Amino acid sequence: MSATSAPPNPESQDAPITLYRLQACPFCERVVRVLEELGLDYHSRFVEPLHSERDVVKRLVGARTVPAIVDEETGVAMAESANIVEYLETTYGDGGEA
Ligand SMILES: N[C@@H](CCC(=O)N[C@@H](CS)C(=O)NCC(=O)O)C(=O)O
Repeated sequence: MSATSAPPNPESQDAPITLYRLQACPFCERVVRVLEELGLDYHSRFVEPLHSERDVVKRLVGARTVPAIVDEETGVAMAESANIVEYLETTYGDGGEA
């Protein structure tokens, strides 16, 4: 995790969190906002716009929708923006486990 004083780096190749996303996806932007609020570095991976070609996401989280995240720190991989937001806030927010 980064220090809270530095802005989060969305291009951090060695960050434990990878965010699979699409340009202009409002669900993805919601997750980005929370990552930024929590000051978490993450690695952005923009997926294929064509749903049927998102095998990498399907393999990781069992669904082809984005956003999806993989957190190597905790071994969690998940889709669904509301679940991701809840996970990030619970794990890395005030009073979180990490
Ligand atoms: N309920 C999902 C909706 C996500 C969603 O619809 N994402 C769009 C991109 S903005 C997507 O992946 N669409 C492809 C599809 O639905 O198959 C969430 O909140 O994460």
